Amino acid sequence: PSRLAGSARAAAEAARARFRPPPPAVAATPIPPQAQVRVPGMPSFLTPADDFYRIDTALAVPRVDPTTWSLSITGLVDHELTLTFEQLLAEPMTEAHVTLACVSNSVGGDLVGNATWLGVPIRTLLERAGVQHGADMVLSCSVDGFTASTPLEALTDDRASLLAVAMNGEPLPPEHGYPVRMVVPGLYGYVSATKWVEELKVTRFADDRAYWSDRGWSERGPIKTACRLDVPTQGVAVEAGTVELGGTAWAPHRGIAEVQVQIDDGDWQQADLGASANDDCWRQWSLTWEDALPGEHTVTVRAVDGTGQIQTSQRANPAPDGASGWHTVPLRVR
Ligand SMILES: Nc1nc2c(c(=O)[nH]1)N[C@H]1C(S)=C(S)[C@@H](COP(=O)(O)O)O[C@H]1N2
Ligand SMILES: [Mo]
Repeated sequence: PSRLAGSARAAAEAARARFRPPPPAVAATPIPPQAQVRVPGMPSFLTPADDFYRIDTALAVPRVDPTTWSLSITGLVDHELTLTFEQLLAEPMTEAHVTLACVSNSVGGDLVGNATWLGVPIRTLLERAGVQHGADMVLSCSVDGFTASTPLEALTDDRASLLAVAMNGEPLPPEHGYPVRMVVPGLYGYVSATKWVEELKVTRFADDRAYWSDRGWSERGPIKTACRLDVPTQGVAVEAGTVELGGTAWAPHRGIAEVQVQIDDGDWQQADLGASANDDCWRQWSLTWEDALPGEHTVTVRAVDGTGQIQTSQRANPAPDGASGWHTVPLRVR
């Protein structure tokens, strides 16, 4: 990197090292300890930032100096607004546990993570700017050229849609959007989770298109209900007898009401659910398979979301609007 780029990076890093996330005005309900099911090998209910999946169109992580960063609200508003990082930090902060998922995740995949975010409700700033009649979308723009089209209602209804400055109690890692990123419960990241965000343009789907919409992906991206077997690890044979199964299900903003498990072509069984943290988070589940016999088996899992909708068996690829279908895993018992 050039000396200039090097010093910008150093400035960004020094500012991040000094930054202490402010206390929340609205704290999240604490996560019940029973949200973590007691099956060895399960992922942790809260994903540490270092293990959190990453999706970037930029080749290098943008290094943004918060002392020169600002956020503008533009477009179909009565008054355009610009906030510095300091001004943003002076706003009341909301803390929320929210699961982020990538539209590129395949059935059973791990492009999904759950974290505690702290930030300013986007609703507050949109209200202050005064959204004009006819707007139905916010195009969020990053310093790296990435853009996302988020339906206006997901930013103005009562969900915890945030301009986040902290992740799991720490300043956002550079890789996850420092100094500021968006987090919107219920929508895939490519239509909502803009990192290094610097502009929110209030607009209409008819007038603007986002980065991935121009590359064959759907312009709207609600997260599809998904359910995954995590334990036993795929490809590892288990001993006959009692086998502990465990996994993760998510339908962010609708919640998970039930998880069902089918072994070979047996009856569907109800899994035990870990405690729910809220409807925006994933939910863990477990099931004890009492008398596993040696041989080749298959385990299939599916979820029912909080609206009572059973996860579709219809197989779909990630493009254009998210994978679907049940997670079926071969399991060898010795
Ligand atoms: N600026 C920017 N923001 C972005 C992206 C990106 O490539 N650039 N990827 C999006 C996608 S596709 C997803 S799934 C999430 C992933 O967030 P994470 O990398 O913090 O897990 O960020 C979203 N925000
Ligand atoms: Mo994504």
